[in-house]
Amino acid sequence: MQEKELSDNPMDLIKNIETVLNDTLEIISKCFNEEELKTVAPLVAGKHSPLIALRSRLKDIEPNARKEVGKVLTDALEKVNETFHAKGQELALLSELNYEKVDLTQYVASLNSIYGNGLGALHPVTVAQGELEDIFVAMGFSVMDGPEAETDWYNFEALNIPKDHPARGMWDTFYLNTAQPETILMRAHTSPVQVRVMKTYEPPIYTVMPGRCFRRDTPDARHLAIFHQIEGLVIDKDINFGHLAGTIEKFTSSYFGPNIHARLRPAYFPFTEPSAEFEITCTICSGDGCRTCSNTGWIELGGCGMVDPEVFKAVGIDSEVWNGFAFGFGIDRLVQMKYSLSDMRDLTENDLRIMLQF
Ligand code: FA5
Repeated sequence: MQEKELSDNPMDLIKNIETVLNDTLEIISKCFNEEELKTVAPLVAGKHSPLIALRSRLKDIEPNARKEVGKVLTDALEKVNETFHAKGQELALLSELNYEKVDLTQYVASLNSIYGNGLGALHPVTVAQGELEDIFVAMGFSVMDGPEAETDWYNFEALNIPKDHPARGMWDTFYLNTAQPETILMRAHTSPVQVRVMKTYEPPIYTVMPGRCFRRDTPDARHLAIFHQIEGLVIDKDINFGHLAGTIEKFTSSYFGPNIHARLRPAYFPFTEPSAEFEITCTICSGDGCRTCSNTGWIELGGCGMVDPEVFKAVGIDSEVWNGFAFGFGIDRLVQMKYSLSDMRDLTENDLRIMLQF
């Protein structure tokens, strides 16, 4: 900044103050980091500040005008001071943000150098969910969903599992500590969504309901605490077990291909009667028996059955007119078997050596 020629004329001095003020503000505004701002600090205060230097000229102007010019100078000094401090705060915030900034392009570049292709992709369970939805939509089903935090009524009671029913032990459940009068829990299966659908829509109903489920299961080779199911529900007239078996046969062969070896075994669920479990030959050991299938040679993929009249009663559907079937399959289990993963936990650990194979 150049030294200005000073004069004893008050108007000239005021003009001079304004010019120096504007120059100083411009210099402050051009600082891009705290270091640069530090180097311009002498402009704001101290004997090298050109504005403070102008103070010595006050004594050379006539006393009547001195007060007015003095005020212009004081205001200019205040303005510089304020601008300097505001700029300091702005640059401090910027440097904090820069410090916390994560450069994802560098991360992707380093993945590229290690794995060849660091581009993101959908998780295999998400892909499987999409594929299953497509299969069912092609069969004439709609796709619906429901809340992950549920009431006890939807997760259990409406499904013919009253409090203290021993079958509650089949679903080791996470309960939420809320101030609600109703018991709220993380749904242990997707079956509460079929209750919501039946309460909301008039039959006939052909729908699937995929989503996350939560259980206090210790993770092991074929269990996770957070996993995915796809629920199916058909309500119409004159539906029989053959329709259920045919539907399961169709969707499993569409998902796995025609060579899958499968069986239905009698089972118990409080909300279906009769009930069955659907199993396929373990794809890890081809049925010989291994750690994943607990040496049985079979892996259970899901449960199913004809909707129990008690459930129809809970949702207000006339079981004299309508009947139907329901099923619930583990999507993570389907993926595990399709890709012969000996341990389901591989799906959650995000190990890129595994994920990049999908
Ligand atoms: C049920 O959850 C029933 N709601 C299924 C059903 C629906 C029956 C409609 C009848 C009518 P189950 O607890 O067996 O059933 O679970 C069904 C499937 O979910 C299992 O076969 C398995 O594939 C998957 N699954 C269950 N628990 C886990 C877990 N902890 N981790 C991963 N997958 C699981």
